[in-house]
Amino acid sequence: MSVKVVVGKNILDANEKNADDLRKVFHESGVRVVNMLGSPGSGKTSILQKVIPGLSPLRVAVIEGDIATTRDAERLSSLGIQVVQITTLGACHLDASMVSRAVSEIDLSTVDLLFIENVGNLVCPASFDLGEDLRILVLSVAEGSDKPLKYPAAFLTSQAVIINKKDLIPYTDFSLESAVAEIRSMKSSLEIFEVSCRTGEGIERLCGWIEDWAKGKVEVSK
Ligand SMILES: Nc1nc2c(ncn2[C@@H]2O[C@H](COP(=O)(O)OP(=O)(O)OP(=O)(O)O)[C@@H](O)[C@H]2O)c(=O)[nH]1
Ligand SMILES: [Mg+2]
Repeated sequence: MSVKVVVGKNILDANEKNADDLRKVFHESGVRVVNMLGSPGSGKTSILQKVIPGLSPLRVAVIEGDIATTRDAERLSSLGIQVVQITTLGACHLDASMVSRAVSEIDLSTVDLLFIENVGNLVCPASFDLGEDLRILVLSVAEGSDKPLKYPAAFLTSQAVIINKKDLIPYTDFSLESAVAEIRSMKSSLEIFEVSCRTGEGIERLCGWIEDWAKGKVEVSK
């Protein structure tokens, strides 16, 4: 039992060192980095498809993490931006060494803002720092409003939460009020955005906030 704990700690320590090295590279290149995580199908790629065109003054690139296929990378490359795919071949999260290899494929001097879409998973990605400046968690209403307290690490290590698929609320038992209250009770500084990629509701406010953050006009508390 103790051996397992030590091994796990070593993996996280090694990742932390790689993440710190990455963070230095990003800062020296003047690139702001967002790690997006959330359950499979919560809408991470859909949000990027909606938000990136609204960030037009900024030069955006994306690193796409998936267990298999290049489907999400193909969806995003139609936006005419640099997209690099990481195929984890089964691993349930990205780690900093994978991101490091992907970053070597990107000309950072041509990028202001880098999104990293993590593997769809509400558990493992929370433990792996990717050298990001901002972590955004996507929660879709179809997942249920009880999820924040059930998956605390994902929420507590993020600085913003996007509640997506608001258009589906009438067809679910999702309570926006209780989800927001639960998130606030866990970490009051979390910025919360309610959006629908289907109707476009909330996307403009989200774009404005990300742009302001990327330009250093908005501070987030870790
Ligand atoms: N009704 C509705 N459907 C949505 C919305 N956002 C995304 N979807 C749909 O939800 C499904 C999953 O969306 P994706 O963007 O692929 O989700 P994802 O989080 O990137 O999924 P993975 O990368 O597989 O983890 C797709 O069929 C989208 O069209 C929304 O706001 N409303
Ligand atoms: Mg996706």
